Amino acid sequence: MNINIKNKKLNNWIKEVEDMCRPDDVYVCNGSTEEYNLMMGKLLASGSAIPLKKRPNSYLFRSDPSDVARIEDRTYLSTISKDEAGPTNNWIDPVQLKETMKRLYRGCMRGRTMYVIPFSMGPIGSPISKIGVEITDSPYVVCNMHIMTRVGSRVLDLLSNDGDFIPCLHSVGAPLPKGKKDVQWPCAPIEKKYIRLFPEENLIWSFGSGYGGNALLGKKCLALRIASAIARREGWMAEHMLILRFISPEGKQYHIAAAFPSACGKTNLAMMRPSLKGWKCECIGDDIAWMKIGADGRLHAINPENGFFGVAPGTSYSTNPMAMDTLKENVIFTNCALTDDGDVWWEGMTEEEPSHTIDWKGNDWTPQSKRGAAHPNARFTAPASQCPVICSDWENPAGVPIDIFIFGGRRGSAVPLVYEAFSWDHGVFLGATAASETTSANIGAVGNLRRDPFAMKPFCGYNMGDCFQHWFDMGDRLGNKAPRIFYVNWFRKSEDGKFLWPGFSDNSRVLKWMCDRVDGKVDAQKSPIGFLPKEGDLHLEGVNMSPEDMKELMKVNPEEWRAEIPGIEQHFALFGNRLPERLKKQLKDFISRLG
Ligand code: GTP
Ligand code: SPV
Ligand code: MN
Repeated sequence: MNINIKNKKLNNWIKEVEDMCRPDDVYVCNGSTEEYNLMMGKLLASGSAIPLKKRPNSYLFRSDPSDVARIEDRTYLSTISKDEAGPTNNWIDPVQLKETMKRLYRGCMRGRTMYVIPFSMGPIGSPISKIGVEITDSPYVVCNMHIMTRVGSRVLDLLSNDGDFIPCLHSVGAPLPKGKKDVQWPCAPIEKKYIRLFPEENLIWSFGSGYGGNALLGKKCLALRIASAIARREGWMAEHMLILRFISPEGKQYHIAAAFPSACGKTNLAMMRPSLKGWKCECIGDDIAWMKIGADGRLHAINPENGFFGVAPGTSYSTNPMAMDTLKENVIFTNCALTDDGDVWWEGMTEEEPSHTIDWKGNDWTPQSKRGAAHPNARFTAPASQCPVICSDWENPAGVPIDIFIFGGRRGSAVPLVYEAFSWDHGVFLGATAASETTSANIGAVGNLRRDPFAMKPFCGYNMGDCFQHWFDMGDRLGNKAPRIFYVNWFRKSEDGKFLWPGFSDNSRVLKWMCDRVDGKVDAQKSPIGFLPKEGDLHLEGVNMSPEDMKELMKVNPEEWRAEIPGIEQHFALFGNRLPERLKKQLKDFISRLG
């Protein structure tokens, strides 16, 4: 071991993991640039990293074709009783699973180095931050953690002799026999992949995958699954939300937090460049929000992350220029295509497709190819500080006071562009019943409509029924200082299957209407699902849309909504006696409004 660690719990844990996993070597990370370069050097030498001529200090990785996204099917909440995990989480007998996983971990790091990564979610030393230590056998994970979290010796100093941390154990599950050359992307076969959370013990075990949320354990595992369970116990919130500051031409600031499921538009909204003249948008976070009630009685949000792990396909100078500018240097790309001049490329990046690339599987690709050049869940890992519109308060430990909550998702039909909840309780109903078409951010079918309450179905570290109640409790405590709640859908389609709304920078028009509502500047029109903008209140000058399409986009068809009721009833029935009465009342009111 290269560093002398003072913390007793950490020393014991390192020893225990070393005994079980049998690495050749143990290396404790300090978070330095030299260390990053050392790791990347190893990855270059093994052929895993491909340097990009066009982007300084940037590299492309190609994953194993089986290891391209999160694996919700193989993610388990290990609570003592099944009831605590609730109906939306996988649960199997924890004793049995522990045996299975311990067997897998035994000797799994043979031939590899075991890296110990001390990291902080949130600014180091801030009272709102949480310390984790990830043990991994993947230098790719080390490099990504350097960008996505705050890694380093300062975290170890903070831990001192007896400070507490959340242990996050990760292995790619591919021991390397002596003398054998490593593969480009080591991982275990799907049936040996497991993500396992112990929310009652604040413990994380991940085996067999090297990808994103499966392997960068500070993100979905710690900052959402474990943190949401802690937050409920302690009376705060850990949500799958972007955080942005929206600034009016007069300089008034509004802080907005929006929960959309994976690959449904958080990164894009978080760093949007408004098409509305005079308005500005600044990014605070693009995926996760931790929120506490401040001394002023308002809800204050911080972004616990340090970087963006964003969806590459669809990102371009016309859709998300601020992301494109963030990606100029110091970036890790995973599963993008490689151009002949040494740059990355993905579908939607440029108006014209390159005539030839090497696709994400390492094969030749031309526009005639039947398969995509980049994987639909290809990602970039980039430092948040490189975003040109990063907010000056993005690392402020006090956070920013939230004015507006938005829920939303991907719905080809039925759901209009925007509507507002009648009340906090109605807003909780909108969040609890949110449904969205599945995306390639998870391994599994794409395009299936499913209920994804608060965009937290894959990430809630306790019984979702209790999560509903937690939202009511938070609302009760916030009273008239609670954020106003809205629902959006950027993805409604016309009959010929095209998106009706231009989206991206034009989403600023929707945000402005919300701000006008908060300021009491505009009235709204009551509909069975919520308040809709009155004609003329959504500023649409310069939007290239026919009045018919606009009508289609805003349409609320009671028949389509009545058809949602059985699905909502089934969804609610899952929670048995954990379903709050207040949600039952919301459903009853909704049914009667639909008539
Ligand atoms: P995760 O990182 O998985 O949590 O995803 P996310 O919620 O941050 O989604 P992201 O912003 O990366 O968007 C996912 C995909 O949706 C990308 O391909 C975007 O180009 C596309 N997208 C985002 N916003 C819009 C929009 O307003 N309209 C349309 N049509 N597509 C959008
Ligand atoms: C998501 O799937 O919501 C992500 C990407 O943000 S991952 O880190 O892989 O979970
Ligand atoms: Mn996400």
